[in-house]
Amino acid sequence: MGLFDKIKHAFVKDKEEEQKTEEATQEEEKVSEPAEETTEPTEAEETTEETTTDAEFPADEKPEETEEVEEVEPADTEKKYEKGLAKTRRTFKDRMNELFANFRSVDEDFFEEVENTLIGADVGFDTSMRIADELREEVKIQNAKKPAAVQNTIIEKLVDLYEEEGEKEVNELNEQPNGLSVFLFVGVNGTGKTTSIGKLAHQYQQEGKKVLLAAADTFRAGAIDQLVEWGARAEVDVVRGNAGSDPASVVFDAMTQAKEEQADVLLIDTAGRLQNKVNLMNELDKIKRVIKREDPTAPHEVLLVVDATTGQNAMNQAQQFKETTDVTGLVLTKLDGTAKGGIVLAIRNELHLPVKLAGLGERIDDLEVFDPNDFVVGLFKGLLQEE
Ligand SMILES: Nc1nc2c(ncn2[C@@H]2O[C@H](COP(=O)(O)OP(=O)(O)OP(=O)(O)O)[C@@H](O)[C@H]2O)c(=O)[nH]1
Ligand SMILES: [Mg+2]
Repeated sequence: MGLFDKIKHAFVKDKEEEQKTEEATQEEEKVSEPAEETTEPTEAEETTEETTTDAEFPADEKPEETEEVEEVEPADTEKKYEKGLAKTRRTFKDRMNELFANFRSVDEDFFEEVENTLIGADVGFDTSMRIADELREEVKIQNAKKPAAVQNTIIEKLVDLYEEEGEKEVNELNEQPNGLSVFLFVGVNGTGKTTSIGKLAHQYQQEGKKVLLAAADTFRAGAIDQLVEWGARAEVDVVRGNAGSDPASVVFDAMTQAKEEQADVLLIDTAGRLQNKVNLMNELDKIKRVIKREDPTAPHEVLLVVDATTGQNAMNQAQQFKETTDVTGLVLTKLDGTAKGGIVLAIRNELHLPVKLAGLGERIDDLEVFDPNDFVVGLFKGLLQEE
């Protein structure tokens, strides 16, 4: 099933759920009358247990306990994404409503409005232009003039482009099944490097892996302490030097210790000053050389951490880092509560970098492996219109 079809499917399911909830409420109001199923059974029926109320489900017919347990994990993650995306969704919706509030006819002014709307929704400049161009063509061919049809076509184009650009994208972390995985975290100040390392360390530790952290941000004494604190929280060891010491020597020590202790994962924190861009890049190069000398296959990931709330700024940082160092993937932090989640589309379509991890809060378990399709389904399903 294509991504857009998935969204349509989710949209139809939501509509049915809405209808059922409405019916259930009506049934509750008319207590004496027996419950009556009015909706046609469809392929969406598999979700019945989510939507039916206790009134429709006599205690003895409730789904087995084990089935409910299986549901817990994905539902939690889904809920986090749902919540994290709420503002982005609202922004998209508001902008779409604005666009169609002034809708008179599908003319050149309207296409320009579409471009502006999409740029404003952070999906990226090139993407916005492309979508508007494709819409021009589509409208010509299909003669689609009704607002609902035009809106659905915009969403379809966005999703199709996103899907097409992601064909060869690998979103899983490059973990080494038999040996040490070395992940280097880079990014400007305050984006969430140290926090993301702490969260990921916790996840691996919980999986029973032997994890080691390296405090290679020696520029700030506070930075070392912060990583040490996260190490304590995640119950993993931290290799550190003194403030002001050579970050590459800390990394050397960490590589040595990781090998001695046969660690599974080494996560390296680095400094994020951008005012010394050249120094910073030199430092990263030196760190990488030290890693490679100890293990020619490493680092297995160079993860650029960007703050989703900064929108276009995050895009610019990613562009700069991509030009000077071989970034293998992104960690997109602070997706909780930002309205700028649309940059996920711009990141893929314009930077061609995979988002590998998503930060959805400040707590230790608020980091998720990024599922780009779930993200896009969650973002757009509420925007489709009944035609
Ligand atoms: N809401 C939210 N806050 C986050 C997330 N990730 C990080 N933060 C917060 O962002 C702030 C900066 O995070 P750090 O991990 O210190 O960032 P850093 O990149 O290590 O910063 P420097 O060490 O200064 O380079 C902290 O207050 C974190 O709690 C996230 O996913 N969601
Ligand atoms: Mg830090």
